[in-house]
Amino acid sequence: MTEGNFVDYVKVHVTSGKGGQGSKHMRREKYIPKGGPDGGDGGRGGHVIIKANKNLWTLYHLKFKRHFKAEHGEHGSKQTSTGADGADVYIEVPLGTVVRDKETEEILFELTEDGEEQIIAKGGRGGLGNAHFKTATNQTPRYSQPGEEGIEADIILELKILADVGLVGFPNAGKSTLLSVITAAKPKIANYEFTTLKPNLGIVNYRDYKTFVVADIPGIIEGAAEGKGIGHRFLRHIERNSTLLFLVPADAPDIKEQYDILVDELRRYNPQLLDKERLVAISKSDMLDDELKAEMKKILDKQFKGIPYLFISSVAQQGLTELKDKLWAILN
Ligand SMILES: Nc1nc2c(ncn2[C@@H]2O[C@H](COP(=O)(O)OP(=O)(O)OP(=O)(O)O)[C@@H](O)[C@H]2O)c(=O)[nH]1
Ligand SMILES: [Mg+2]
Repeated sequence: MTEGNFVDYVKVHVTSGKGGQGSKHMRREKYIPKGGPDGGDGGRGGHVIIKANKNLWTLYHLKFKRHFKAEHGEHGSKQTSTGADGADVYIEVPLGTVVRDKETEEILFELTEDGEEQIIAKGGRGGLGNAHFKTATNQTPRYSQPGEEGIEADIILELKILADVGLVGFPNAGKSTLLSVITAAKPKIANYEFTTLKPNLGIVNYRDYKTFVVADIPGIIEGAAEGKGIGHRFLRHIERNSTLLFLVPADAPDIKEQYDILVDELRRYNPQLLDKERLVAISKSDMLDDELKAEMKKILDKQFKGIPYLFISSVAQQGLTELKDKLWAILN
């Protein structure tokens, strides 16, 4: 997935179909002089339905198609025949899509299961035909109901990625590089900060066809909660991840301090992020020799007390199997 194709926020306009008009038809046949009312009901207007599809990963397909209009119901007709319902229209979205009202910003619902459907705009009911209105005192009603109007609404679709593992780190920590070596994803990698501006996803193919999904998100810096760097809006993409993998580069002046800053920024965005399982990977550790690593371990064991950490190098392919094993163990 290239960055330009990653769309996680769109506004769409939906209109459901109007119900069909009930018929006022009177039965007229050669040998039945007073046939009476035989007008059928109008059909229901089409619904606009939002449906989750596990094969979609972004809202990109909705970027250029923003109006969804369902068909009107057909009118009723003679011989009490009911008009056909208007065809429903489906808006397909990835799992993890949240639907909001554009005016109030209120969350209407969210879709998390493949195939899950929710009606966002209900089609109008069809009107009743005159056949329903025949009474003892009025044998020939010449009226029927109009169909109910459809509904128009402006809604916001917002995606919260449902990855298993979210990568959290300062810019330049090596997040995208890690994604590129443990998955088939080809994110942009460069030796400057904020190379990644939109999330990237990759699927880790693990022993015996087991898989899990990793999300690489833009770097976080101190003050992200106040909008520093590129802010923290994209942190919503790790809200649904069950595990957070913190990446701190081996050459950081103080590894534990960087970790604490990251944790603090997450807390300021949403304290519930801290309820997730965490693992710390010290990246770029090909820059350390064994002696230095051993010394760092002594210090880190004390500082991290219980918080699991390990040394990895994406470039030298070190510690990656152990990393995948640990992630898998946490995820299961
Ligand atoms: N020596 C060494 N360098 C690495 C390693 N992993 C990444 N790098 C380098 O670190 C720099 C930043 O890597 P990225 O993967 O783009 O870092 P990032 O965390 O995605 O950065 P942002 O997208 O800006 O947040 C690049 O120059 C990489 O080549 C590693 O294991 N060892
Ligand atoms: Mg990156």
